[in-house]
Amino acid sequence: MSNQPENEAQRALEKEQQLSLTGWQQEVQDGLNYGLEAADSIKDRTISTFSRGELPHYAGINTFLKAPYLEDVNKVGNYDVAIVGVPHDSGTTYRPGTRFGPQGIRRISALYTPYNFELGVDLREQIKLCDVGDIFTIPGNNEKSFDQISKGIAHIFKSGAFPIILGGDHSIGFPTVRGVCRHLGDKKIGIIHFDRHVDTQETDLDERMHTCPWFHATNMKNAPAKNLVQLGIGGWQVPRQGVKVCRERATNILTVTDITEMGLDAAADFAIEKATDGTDCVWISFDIDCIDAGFVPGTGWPEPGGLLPREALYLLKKIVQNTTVCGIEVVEVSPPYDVSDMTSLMATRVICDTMAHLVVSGQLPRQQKPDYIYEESQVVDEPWS
Ligand SMILES: [Mn+2]
Repeated sequence: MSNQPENEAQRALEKEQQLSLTGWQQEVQDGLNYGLEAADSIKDRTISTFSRGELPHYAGINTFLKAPYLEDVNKVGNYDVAIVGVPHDSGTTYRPGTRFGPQGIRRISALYTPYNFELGVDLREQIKLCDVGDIFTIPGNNEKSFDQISKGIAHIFKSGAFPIILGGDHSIGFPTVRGVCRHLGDKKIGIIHFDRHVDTQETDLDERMHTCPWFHATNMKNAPAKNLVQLGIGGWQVPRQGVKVCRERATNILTVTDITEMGLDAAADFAIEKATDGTDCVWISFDIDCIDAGFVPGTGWPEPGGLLPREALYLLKKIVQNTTVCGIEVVEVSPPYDVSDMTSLMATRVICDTMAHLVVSGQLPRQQKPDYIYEESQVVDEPWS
């Protein structure tokens, strides 16, 4: 008999012991300093009068995971990770409501602790996280909103903080990637796109809607179409114009059946191989509707037959742990259509898991600014009219 723990649960019990408590202790101390010591009848003297940290989970101001709100975005480079909301749903062609996605995700994120059992990660102890609030989008005007989004994401990306975007409908996939590409110089980005829909047509209803981000993103020289991987595509909502573009540009599509037949490990390996071939980093665009509609009712274009949550989370784990990830967006959460916050909770899970996998794989905390970031801004696209 070896002394190695035999299963995941036993390894998890051991890993927890290795984690520090200094972040937690600091939070308690700050709570007592800023929120007053508790009333005399309270025996647990870590509790303050005014809630100032994680506890209780139902109290407090709703930033993501109750991370500090960074009012001065000039200081975003002091953090490992920046959460940013993009409350834009003017690109929606069926159910609107994703402008409330950032609010919905932040609200249910209050349920989570910063610690994950199986991974043995405590985000409060291991990274510096902030929430920079939302981009000022312009309702009813996609192009002006896109300009705001690209400028905001470029600012965060250039600072060295890892950007995590709370959407918003999927039209934001183009301006987020454009913001990143402005600071890539000659470097290239691979896009791994979880979705039921291809989102590759040039226009929809005469505008660049949420069915169009990858047509425009892969027109930029930093984001080649051959490095676009599309996982979970299928069903009755895939417009034929988009399919034609995928064929012409030779994007890399796997259906849900492809993924389950080849197995999750082989599917993740396929995604990694295609997205990293000749590129310097990977962008993850996670449309919550890639998961079966029964688990995510609060979304713009629900489609039955998608991935199971644990399949999607497993693919995410393999991909994040084995590539150089430069940012992630989670899109199409529409709280007005949600039930019991379950769709927002799935988005929260995707985001927290991503941060934990970045810690496990040594990508966070940032030791230095990643070398794919180019200080000077470049023009990466043609004007659109
Ligand atoms: Mn979709």
